[in-house]
Amino acid sequence: MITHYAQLKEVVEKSMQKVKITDLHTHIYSEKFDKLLLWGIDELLTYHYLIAEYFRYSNLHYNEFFNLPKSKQAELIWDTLFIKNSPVSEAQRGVLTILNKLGLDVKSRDLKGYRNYFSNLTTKEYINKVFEISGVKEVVMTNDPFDPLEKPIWDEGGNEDQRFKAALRIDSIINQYEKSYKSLMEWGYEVSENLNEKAISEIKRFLTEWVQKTNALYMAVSLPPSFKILEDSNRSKVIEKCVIPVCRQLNIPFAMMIGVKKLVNDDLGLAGDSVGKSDITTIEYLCKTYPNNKFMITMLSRENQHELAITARKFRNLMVFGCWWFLNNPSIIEDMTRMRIETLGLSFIPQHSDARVLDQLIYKWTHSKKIISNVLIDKYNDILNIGWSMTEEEIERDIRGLMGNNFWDFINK
Ligand code: FIX
Ligand code: ZN
Repeated sequence: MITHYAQLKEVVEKSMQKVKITDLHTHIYSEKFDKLLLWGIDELLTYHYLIAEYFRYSNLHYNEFFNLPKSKQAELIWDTLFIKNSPVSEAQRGVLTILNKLGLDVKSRDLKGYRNYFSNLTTKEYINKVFEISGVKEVVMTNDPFDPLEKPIWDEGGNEDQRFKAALRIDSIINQYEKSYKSLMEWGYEVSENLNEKAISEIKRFLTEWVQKTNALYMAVSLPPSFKILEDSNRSKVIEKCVIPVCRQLNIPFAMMIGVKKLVNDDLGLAGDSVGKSDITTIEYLCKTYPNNKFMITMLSRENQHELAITARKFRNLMVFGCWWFLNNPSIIEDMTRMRIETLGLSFIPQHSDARVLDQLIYKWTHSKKIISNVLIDKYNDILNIGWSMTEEEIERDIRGLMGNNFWDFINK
């Protein structure tokens, strides 16, 4: 039995080190998806988080930068964020963590040498290496049938690598139906601009067919801070009349990622999105009105986190997940994880990586595992100090839950 701190710390850190992680939301792809799978130092350096940070120092015109070849963009970012300034931001530190974990010498600051390392690896070798180093067992992709690069791959058979699971991403139908309905028509669905009964049933057929085609574990969408259901909009109709009934029928969760202000600075492209506080009453309405549906929710504003955790106390069909995007910083991850454990015990999913570049699994999980471990040690120690005791297996069980089983139990509920 574990009864004191030193033992506790050792067991928690060992358990976190060996747990096999399910990363429930990423933007990475298996090898079959070819150019959609990004990896290597130049992709790491041109990650949109680092592009935003680069422009903090640069007077270069946005287009001048974006018209450069990726290797030149990477060199500008390396020189500005790593050489001319110390790389202390979370995304900057992440690049160093990856290089270090790969066994490369970050002291050398030798970008040419790093490039040489990656040029000697095949995609297959590198996927295996990254999964091994990061401790990730499987990832869930973001699969968008409206992506012209992705759809043909699914039409020709799709994913074969079981480490990569699918999630059906339906922003185009939910947020831009007035545009996306034309693609649905081209693909043989009898929809129309007007969301009439026929269109509703054809959208449901499309969603059902694509969940089955991709074997999607859940449907997902990113939503603005202004997201409401009780309004007369295409968005609310598609969600209530199509998405929720199909998710119920297939017994899969609907994942809503809420609080993105798209393209606040559109000159920055992907890096131009920002954040806004959202209205929690919409989540209360959906969880209450659809008790037999499962909702996975992450919110982008720090100000929404406490009320989201409280809402999860009210609705067992709500699974809170991740420290998303602008929240994926050590100080905020620690604050959110402490608050969530104090509010929800172990009944939540503390993190996902949102990795856009394969290598990022290494840094995002190395950094988060340390923080989650430290919070758990504190919380377990609080109960040890009252005379509670635990076995190593109980701690391993709890950590397996947080790092994967809570997700799978919710999927299979
Ligand atoms: O909507 C999303 O899935 C967001 O995570 C992305 O749009 C965002 O660019 C991102 O990668 C954040 O980490
Ligand atoms: Zn994402």
